[in-house]
Amino acid sequence: MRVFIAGVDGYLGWSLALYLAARGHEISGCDLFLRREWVAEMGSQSVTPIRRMTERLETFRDHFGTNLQFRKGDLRDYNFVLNCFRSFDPEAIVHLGEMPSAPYSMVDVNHAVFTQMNNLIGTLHILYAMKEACPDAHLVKLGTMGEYGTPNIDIPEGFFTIEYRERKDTLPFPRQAGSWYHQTKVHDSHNIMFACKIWGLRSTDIMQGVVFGTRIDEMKDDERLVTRFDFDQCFGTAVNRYCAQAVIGHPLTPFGRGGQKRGFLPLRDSVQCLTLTITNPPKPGEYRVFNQFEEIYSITELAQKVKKVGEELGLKVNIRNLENPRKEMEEHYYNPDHQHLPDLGYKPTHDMEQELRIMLNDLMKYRSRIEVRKEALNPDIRWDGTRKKVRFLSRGAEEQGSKGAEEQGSKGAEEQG
Ligand code: USQ
Repeated sequence: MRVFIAGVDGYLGWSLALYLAARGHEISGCDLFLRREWVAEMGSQSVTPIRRMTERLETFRDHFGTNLQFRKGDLRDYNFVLNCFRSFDPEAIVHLGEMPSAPYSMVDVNHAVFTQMNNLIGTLHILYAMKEACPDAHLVKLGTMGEYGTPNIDIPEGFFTIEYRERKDTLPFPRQAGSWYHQTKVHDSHNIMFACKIWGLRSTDIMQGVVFGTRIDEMKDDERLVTRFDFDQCFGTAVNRYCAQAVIGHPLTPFGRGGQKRGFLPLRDSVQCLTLTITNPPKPGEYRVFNQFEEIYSITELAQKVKKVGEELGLKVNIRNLENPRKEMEEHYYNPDHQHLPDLGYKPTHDMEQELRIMLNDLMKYRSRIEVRKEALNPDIRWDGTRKKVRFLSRGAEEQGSKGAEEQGSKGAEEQG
């Protein structure tokens, strides 16, 4: 199939391009390299050294015997998007070209406005350009499990049937996002659902959990094919940050009480799921939602897993809770459905511990690249809009979470070292 990937220089985009090319699909993609700039703005760098796009493209051609047709450009430029689709005539468009970080969107008004404009305008341009240039193509849009928030009931895949005052209907499940970034995904979902309804476009909105891992088999131990791996406070997720911390002997840092739960999925299974989605498109006019994750853990359980695997590999690993810079539930119910992808044939290949072992081994090779940017591990972006380094919680406060830290003030909390 002809697959266009928006955001092809990113963590998922680059990996998906390799995975699809290895299976004979024709790939075109675009990127503006903003992720590289945002991570630099955070005083950080990818642990895995990422090559310039020209070298990535040469290596791609060497390995797969075909070109990745790349265009540098901005999804906020409508003519750019339209030209991409007109010249390539994609059968599927995978939209991974958004600003993906909750903390980055919470820095200040400029970052919040940038995030909303970048994400919403890019998606609207894609929808209009599809209508004009390739109305039969399938839009695979990366949403997030974070759109649903953490309600005290089970979470279906997008829609649920509800009875209210003796009438019944199937409706979108309520969205309760926890950051300006997560809100952009909610707004995108509404816009895409509407475009499918009025123009007969087809789309799969993927509510993806946290993806982790340093590699897929298609990277073939060629360092020029690796994908990025971030660990800073904005672009490193908890699992990435824990692994980077374990490698340099920094304590692992669950925020607050540490009962926040998430669904996780290895990178290699994420690209498998995206490929199954692409090759099994919905009907014209259909808007469908897949919840994409495999295992659910609290961030404390996650830290314990990283500690266990790290110690097996000879690392010294401690866990120390930090004051929570976010406003979120630190203990909650979490039971989302995730049956649609297994119904299409998805089979998980690696469990969390197997993948953590591979990740830690990979990261240990680049220990010095983490050491040199280790300041980037210390969060200071707070959901109340202030910037102040967060502190380790004292043992007593750990049990009570950030509430305990506030009550104890600086007496009970230590400066982060
Ligand atoms: N957290 C810690 N310690 C850390 C970093 C984070 O305890 O050092 C906590 C956060 O407070 C939060 C949880 O870990 O409760 C998850 O945070 P995260 O940064 O790992 O992930 P999140 O902000 O939820 O966002 C990430 C990606 C985002 C994607 C989302 C999927 O950055 O692009 O949409 O995961 S999901 O989480 O399922 O919504």
